[in-house]
Amino acid sequence: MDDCLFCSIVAGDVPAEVVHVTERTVAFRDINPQAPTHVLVVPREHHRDAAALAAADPQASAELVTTAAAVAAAEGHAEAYRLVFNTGAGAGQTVFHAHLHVVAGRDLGWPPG
Ligand code: D5M
Repeated sequence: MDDCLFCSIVAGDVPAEVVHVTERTVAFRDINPQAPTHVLVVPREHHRDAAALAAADPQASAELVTTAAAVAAAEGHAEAYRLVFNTGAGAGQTVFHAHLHVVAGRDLGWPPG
């Protein structure tokens, strides 16, 4: 999709620190990390949010989660990590290409802010 930052990262047109790739996903470090490990897992195809992705491509949706688990394990955090889909501007979504935050490496409080 034109004018989508994460589509540009997937295409290699915008640099990012990619840590894991699969057939349907790309995982790269968040530019504004909120924890020692903060990685975004995105589908290669453009969908505006997690719900739209799940409706259109359940396999890709599942692959986001399995990729996230692999990333957490590779970073040494298989026992404790948080996965977040901010969905909608009111919930803090700023990039409207579905992405799963993988956050780990510090104490994670609940409820989230
Ligand atoms: O999360 C969007 C996230 O995207 C936010 O945590 C910053 C991150 N971000 C923004 N630009 C970049 C680039 N260029 N590389 C890596 N990470 C980036 P949201 O849930 O939409 O608020």
